[in-house]
Amino acid sequence: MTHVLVTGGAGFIGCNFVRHLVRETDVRVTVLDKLTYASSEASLADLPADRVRLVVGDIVDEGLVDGLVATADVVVHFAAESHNDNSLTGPRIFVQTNIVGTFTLLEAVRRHDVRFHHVSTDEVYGDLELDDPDRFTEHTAYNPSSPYSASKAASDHLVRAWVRSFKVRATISNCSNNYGPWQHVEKFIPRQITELIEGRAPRVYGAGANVRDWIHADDHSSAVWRIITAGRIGETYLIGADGEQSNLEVVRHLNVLFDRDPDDFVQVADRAGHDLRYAINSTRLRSELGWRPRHENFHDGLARTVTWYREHEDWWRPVKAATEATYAQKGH
Ligand code: NAD
Ligand code: TDX
Repeated sequence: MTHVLVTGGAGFIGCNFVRHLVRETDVRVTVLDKLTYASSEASLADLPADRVRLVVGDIVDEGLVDGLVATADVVVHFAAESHNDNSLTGPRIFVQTNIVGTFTLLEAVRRHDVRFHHVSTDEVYGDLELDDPDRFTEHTAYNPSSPYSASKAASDHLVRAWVRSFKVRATISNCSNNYGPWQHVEKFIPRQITELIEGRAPRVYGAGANVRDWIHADDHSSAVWRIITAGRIGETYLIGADGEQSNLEVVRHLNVLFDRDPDDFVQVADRAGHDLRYAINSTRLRSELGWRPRHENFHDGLARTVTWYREHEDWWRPVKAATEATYAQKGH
């Protein structure tokens, strides 16, 4: 049985990926996770102990990383500081985890000649105009806007350099905005859903015209596993499900799902440097590797996500008040 080391497996996308592996494959998984504020051990608690093991630790810890990588057949690297707003108030940890952490992993996979997959974001390409007919492709120039996206861009460049200079067996994926179960309530969709469950109006940054290209976390997981099993070493694959929606469209639809006036939302302070639009052209992944998303209808996926948050109040409620208190300090 293949042994997969998943960094950041106690976070949102990482835990959905681990669940995907348990469901769809017979691999054994070791999760390496620092258990930051963004993580939750509960996200993995119901998984079988003979398939999934959690090691609590930091990806910048060279000795720990070396020992774990030495026993793995493949490393799938999700661990990161992931929230743009936090990167504006405290960028240092983004440099440390996203850049130094990726460097530490790359050196370990180089030493032990272990296959590596790097999970990245479409934000490395900057943003698009609302009416730009072109979407991001694997050839789009890097142009990150925030400390978060700059740190992810830097980590992508390290991976590319380690492939070229040291022949590390790595692939990279850059995915669009994920939604689905187990996402921290600081992020846009779970924040609005949990505000609505608590009887408060959704909170939109600025005018709400910003567009994000939504993909269900399950589809991100299936794409990453397809790239690991069938992708070409050294290649980058963009992952997206043609899910472009403005923030206003999302908020209006959520209001409808809660039987409210679609236009009953609060406009709050905008994000500094707020990217206007992301949009992914995933032709390479679809034509070369035959991947297709399963959750093609965003509104259906959103409705299922609302149901999930209604049914998992015990999971998100302990961190909700503190998250809102932090937002209040920032005027969001
Ligand atoms: P998340 O914040 O929910 O989870 C990140 C996980 O990494 C947490 O469990 C955290 O404890 C862990 N972690 C953080 N620092 C660590 C460290 N130093 N050592 C070990 N573990 C550490 O993030 P997410 O939304 O699940 O994103 C996962 C990955 O996917 C990230 O690399 C992110 O850049 C990328 N990505 C996210 C999205 C999105 O929409 N959320 C889209 C594209 C790409
Ligand atoms: O309360 C809110 N109101 C609001 O209008 C919040 C929290 C966000 N927003 C807006 C900002 C963005 O335009 O919603 C959009 C989405 O915001 P986030 O959930 O913070 O995501 P984003 O900044 O787009 O980044 C996400 O997708 C790419 C992830 O957090 C990144 O990790 C990933 O790389």
